[in-house]
Amino acid sequence: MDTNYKSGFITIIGRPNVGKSTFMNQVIGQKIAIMSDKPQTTRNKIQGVLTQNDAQFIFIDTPGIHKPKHRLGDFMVKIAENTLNEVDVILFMINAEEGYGRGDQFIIDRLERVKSPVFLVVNKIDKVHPDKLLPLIEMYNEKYDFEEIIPISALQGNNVNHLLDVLKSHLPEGPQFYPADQVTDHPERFIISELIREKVLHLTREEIPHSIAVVIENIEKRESDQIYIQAAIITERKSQKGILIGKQGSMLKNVGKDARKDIEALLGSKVYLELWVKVQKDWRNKQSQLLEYGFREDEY
Ligand SMILES: Nc1nc2c(ncn2[C@@H]2O[C@H](COP(=O)(O)OP(=O)(O)OP(=O)(O)O)[C@@H](O)[C@H]2O)c(=O)[nH]1
Ligand SMILES: [Mg+2]
Repeated sequence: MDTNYKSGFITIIGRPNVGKSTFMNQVIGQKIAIMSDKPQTTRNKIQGVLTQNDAQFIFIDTPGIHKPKHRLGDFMVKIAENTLNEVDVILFMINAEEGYGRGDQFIIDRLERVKSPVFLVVNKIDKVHPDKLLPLIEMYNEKYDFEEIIPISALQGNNVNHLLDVLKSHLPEGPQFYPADQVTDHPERFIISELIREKVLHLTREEIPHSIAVVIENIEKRESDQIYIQAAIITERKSQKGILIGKQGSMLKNVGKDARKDIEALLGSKVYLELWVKVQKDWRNKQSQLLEYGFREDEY
């Protein structure tokens, strides 16, 4: 191995919906973290590994930092904040369309205590007039001593390579932690459940997207190499169950159809997906349910 090989852990933190997962998928070149226009899409920390000839970047996508309203929210914020002390570099991502708010101040207060260099990543520049960027950058500049401020569009890829170059120069010398073909620390089972949850996020509104969890109950290879997957969508109330099933099962059918496409792309084989809906009252506030659905700090 090259003696000057560089590697390190880079957390991506920020308020919900600023584009953290979109950025991670963009740099990895593969969808490993689900994305949606609903806030609080990501619920766990998810590593995305980018391996180059001379460096390995291990990005950590985190849940958006928000004011928690239940135990699941507490878990999400805690897991995001904890990454601040576990990494070599911190990316604080904001949405260029939004001004400086209380949520940003809350994050900056936490950044005051960290030792690693912090970069401000101003995302969604494709959505704003360049004239608007400068005042925004000046505003943030006054609030914290950022290592550097880098505007990007995670969706379109603008300036993302420049950001990678800058990051590389801040990575310490170190080993290649993961094999070159490994892109994430999570098992396929996790990504499959997330892809199903993403389709529910896309197809439902209001409280439904936030109130569901997806549990994979069975995965098996059947004859002719088809993969058979059974999964339960957990929801909090009977009324939500009705909406998730839809008229003559139409909603569940659409979720299944969209999820199957993504899962087939992930696994590279034909998939048969069977979904059903279960009610688990107030699960987001129950520690035992949270643990059962994989929200545990030591999980990955
Ligand atoms: N126009 C534009 N939209 C973007 C960009 N990056 C992300 N988005 C959109 O912003 C929305 C939120 O993206 P996510 O990647 O899910 O955001 P997140 O920060 O991971 O959100 P949480 O997981 O909820 O904290 C999605 O609809 C994305 O398509 C960008 O650079 N430009
Ligand atoms: Mg996310």
